[in-house]
Amino acid sequence: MASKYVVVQILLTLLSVASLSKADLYSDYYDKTCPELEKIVSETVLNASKYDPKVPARLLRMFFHDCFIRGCDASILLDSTPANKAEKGGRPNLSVRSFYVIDQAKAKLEKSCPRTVSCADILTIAARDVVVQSGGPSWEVLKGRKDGRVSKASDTRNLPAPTSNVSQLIQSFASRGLDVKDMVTLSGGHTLGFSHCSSFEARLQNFSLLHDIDPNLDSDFAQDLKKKCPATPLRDQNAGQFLDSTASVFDNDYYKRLLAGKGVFLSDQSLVGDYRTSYIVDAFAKDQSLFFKEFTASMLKLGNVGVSTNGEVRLDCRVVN
Ligand code: HEM
Ligand SMILES: *[C@@H]1O[C@H](CO)[C@@H](O)[C@H](O)[C@H]1NC(C)=O
Ligand SMILES: *[C@@H]1O[C@H](CO)[C@@H](O)[C@H](O)[C@H]1NC(C)=O
Ligand SMILES: *[C@@H]1O[C@H](CO)[C@@H](O)[C@H](O)[C@H]1NC(C)=O
Ligand SMILES: CC(=O)N[C@H]1CO[C@H](CO)[C@@H](O)[C@@H]1O
Repeated sequence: MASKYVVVQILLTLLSVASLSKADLYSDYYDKTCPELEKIVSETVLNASKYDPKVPARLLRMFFHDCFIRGCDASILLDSTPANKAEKGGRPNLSVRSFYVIDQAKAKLEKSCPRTVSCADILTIAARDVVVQSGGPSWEVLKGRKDGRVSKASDTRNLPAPTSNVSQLIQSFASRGLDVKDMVTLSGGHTLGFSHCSSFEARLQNFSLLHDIDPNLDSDFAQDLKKKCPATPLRDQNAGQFLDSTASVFDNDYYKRLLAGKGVFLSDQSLVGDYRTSYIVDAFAKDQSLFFKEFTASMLKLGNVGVSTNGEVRLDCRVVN
């Protein structure tokens, strides 16, 4: 009797897991309808990165923000209208840029296979391409997402903050079906790119009652950051810090730097000090191929978050049809 109950429980769990992974995505989704898709996106992204080396980091972050708000539905690509302030207008948008790259890819795709490829799928492919182009792992992107019709600046409040602690980060990822390992692994996206001072300067001055500077920050590195981010109103708007010493190379240096107290955000550095996450940081710092393998798996999971097949295929990624 008891064992029968257990079997039923297991079946129910499997069923609910299956129905949670709702939308069906496929690696060959556009093989018949748009065979040149992946080639067009990767050429566009490569070309754009050649003109502007900031493009890879920006597209990777764009994908993360898209998937975390209303699922991977290209809601981040919609422009604000007089009646609606879109996600782009939300506070964390400051460094989410390079939307034109997705526009370029979309324009080419509308020529070779009109009304076929969703903006959400283009962004997902581009996020994989920038990782590959920066020296990271490659994987088959699953496709078949539809584009959403809603984008609200106020939703960006639900993104994790650079001041989040481990409990808050775990909670933020868990609410999107991503576990602790996914969280630590995807934070490795900070192997690419740059941050403005505003995202970490609270660690440099008046940090807490006991410590003027965040005690988890390496002291030389802290002085370095203070020099780059002088606390004056005349500071350069673009001042900031690269997230990793090899900020255009996708590698495991981010984790090595965390172990050395050189994580730029409090959220990064906190991964070292918590038993739920520190062993994963250690493992990735030692073994880049393990990090690559897990990153691939977690990016596939991220690409499944809140995926909808009810939306539309936008003709212009910036406006709903
Ligand atoms: C774990 C929670 C996360 C937090 C709190 C966080 C926060 C931030 C912040 C505050 C910035 C800098 C913004 C600025 O001041 O310019 C940033 C940059 C960046 N983030 Fe994250 N992030 C997180 C997770 C991720 C994930 C999962 C990815 C991708 C897999 C990612 C990719 C990036 C990239 C590539 C940049 C650099 C952007 C550029 O150079 O323009 N982040 N992140
Ligand atoms: C390459 O990128 C530049 C800069 O964005 C753009 O002007 C040009 O049209 C692009 N060329 C192709 C073939 O995409
Ligand atoms: C994390 O931050 C939240 C909100 O500030 C706080 O309530 C909680 O106690 C913190 N958790 C840890 C483990 O520091
Ligand atoms: C540091 O914080 C204290 C208490 O919140 C405040 O009175 C003081 O003005 C702050 N100092 C600086 C330099 O921001
Ligand atoms: C491109 C864009 O929408 N930028 C906005 C980012 O957010 C700030 C503050 O909310 C706005 O002032 C910008 O216009």
